[in-house]
Parts: sequence; C-alpha cells; structure tokens
Amino acid sequence: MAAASQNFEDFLPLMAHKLGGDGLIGELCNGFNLLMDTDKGVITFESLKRNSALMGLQDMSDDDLRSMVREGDFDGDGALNQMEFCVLMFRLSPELMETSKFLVEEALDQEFKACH
Ligand SMILES: [Ca+2]
Repeated sequence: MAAASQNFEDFLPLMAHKLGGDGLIGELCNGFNLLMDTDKGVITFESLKRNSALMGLQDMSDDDLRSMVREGDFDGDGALNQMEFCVLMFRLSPELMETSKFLVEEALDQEFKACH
C-alpha cells in the first residue's frame, strides 16, 4: 500500500500538467479555494479549522486537522499549497486514485501516439 501511493505521487505533477486547471485537477481542487487562508494563498491548520464545516469536516478533531496538514505538507513549510492539497485529496480517496491512474495512462498513451 505504501509503495503504491509512493508511485502515484510521482505521477501527480505530470498529471496536473496534462490536465491543467480546467481539467479533473481543477474540479477536484475547488475545495482548496474554500479551505485556504485567503491572505496567504495556502491552507494552514487555522484556515482548515475555520473552514472545515464547508467541506463536511466539522467532526474532525484539532489533531486530525493538524495531521492532515502535516501529512500533505511535502516541502515542510507547515501549510498546504494547491498541489499538496490535491495530492492529499487523491491519497485520501482510493477510488479517485484509480480513476486518475487510468486518465494518466490514457494521457501518456496519447502522448506516445503523437510522437509516432
Ligand atoms: Ca507545504
């Protein structure tokens, strides 16, 4: 399980690039705008706590919210930028992950054909 999600994370930047802001990623990441600290442009523990009810997360404890930020924070700045949030959402949703893998494979396939 750990190995699989590790592989998937490698995909994400490529996929985001392929699908762009108007594609799947854009749809999925709309939640980012709801949860972020509008002054900083990133999701912090505080902004998550303030806005969590909008995402149906009001039952999550402070510890849960904190570990959510910690889990998604790849560059270690203590906040989630849009890409970090998207990756986290994918990791929290195995079903979404499967769909996305398929889309990435399809995109790669098209790329391959375009080169030949
Ligand atoms: Ca970060």
